[in-house]
Amino acid sequence: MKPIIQEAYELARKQYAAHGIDTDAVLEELSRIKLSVHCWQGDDVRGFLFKEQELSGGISVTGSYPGAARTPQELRSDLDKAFSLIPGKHKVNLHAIYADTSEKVDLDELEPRHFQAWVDWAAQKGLGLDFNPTCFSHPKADDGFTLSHSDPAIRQFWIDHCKASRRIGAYFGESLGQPCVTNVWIPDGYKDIPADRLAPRVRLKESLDEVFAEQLDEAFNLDAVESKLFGIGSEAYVVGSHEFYMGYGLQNNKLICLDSGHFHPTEPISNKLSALSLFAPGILLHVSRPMRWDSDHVVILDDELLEIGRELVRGQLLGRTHIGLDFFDGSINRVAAWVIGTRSTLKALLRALLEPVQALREAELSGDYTTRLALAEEFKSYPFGAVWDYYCEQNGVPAREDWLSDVKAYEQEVQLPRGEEARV
Ligand code: RNT
Ligand code: ZN
Repeated sequence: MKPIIQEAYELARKQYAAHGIDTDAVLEELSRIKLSVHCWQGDDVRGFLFKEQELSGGISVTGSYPGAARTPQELRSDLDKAFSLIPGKHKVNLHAIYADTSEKVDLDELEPRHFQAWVDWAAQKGLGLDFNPTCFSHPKADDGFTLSHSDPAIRQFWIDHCKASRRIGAYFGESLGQPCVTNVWIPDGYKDIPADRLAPRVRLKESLDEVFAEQLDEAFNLDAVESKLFGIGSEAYVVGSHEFYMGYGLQNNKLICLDSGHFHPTEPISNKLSALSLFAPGILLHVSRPMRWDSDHVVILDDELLEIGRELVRGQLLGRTHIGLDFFDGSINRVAAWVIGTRSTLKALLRALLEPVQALREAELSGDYTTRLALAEEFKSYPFGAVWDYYCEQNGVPAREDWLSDVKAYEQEVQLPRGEEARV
């Protein structure tokens, strides 16, 4: 521990203690929070199963920064580097297209064994795994429909893929001794105004019922469903809308996934958590950063991220909320993107844990909104950075921007020599 970091922490500890905030206990609590780090930032959502396939589903990665991972080994190496710069023990969120296998296998035929190398790696590193069926970037999703497709044969293919995915999730959970969240997101929707909004939703509901028919142990696999407002090519209508999945999730005991980029630009997900928490068995978050649309920019410590942290802490939702990250930026170093987004999310949680919640609540209840505002505002300049730096060093990772030189060296030695040739 650098003396200056230790000293700054001691001073900060006293300042927070004056408000009854125990920084040591806060750091203990922070260390128990696992973030689910999405693998797909590492290679622009390409995966390894269908290398020739373009990214589809109405999502898009922009930028051509060199050094993207081309193989499962490279992706794991990049993740190892990122995790060496992020305090705490976390999870990795895989998509089905990231299977690590030399077999030519289609999505409906995937089995746990195609992910064994991921499980072995996660076990060795003490990481958890989460999972997602990949209902896009595949010829059978070319017309933009999957589980709600009007052709029963295509629908069945995607049902089988989702069933296979849940079994893989359960295998992850059983192997690693912690539940895997298997999250279903589909792109289905119309570019222009539909003649029939109901029929695709009826089909989606029936497909989901079939997908979830097999009972799996919740100690190993937890199902989640993710809604969306619109995508590229589904601007007018998305089958799996928020209301659809709210209804489906509540009726069927599924986790409801809220992605911060999947609502109107002025409709933050932070304001939904308390309401949903009263009715939903649990929540999955896809923490993202929309800019004018669902652009999936790297998460930064902005007002909405801070507000999400506050809602989770103040509503005591950390125990039943699964916090996943979901962004993909191909215009900067991809390892740095993970480090920035994950560290920022942890900082937002730390900030929330270091706020004088009790005093703010009392001010509010007594109608003293002056105190509420003044205290909240003054606390923004309390020395949370000193606590964060201490936490980083305590966990053996670089404090402040010191991690950047590590990534720069890794980029020179490992990422840049990869070149582009093997990517397609
Ligand atoms: C798409 C959804 C979905 C994807 C990933 C790749 O809008 O947010 O979660 O980003 O599954
Ligand atoms: Zn998402």
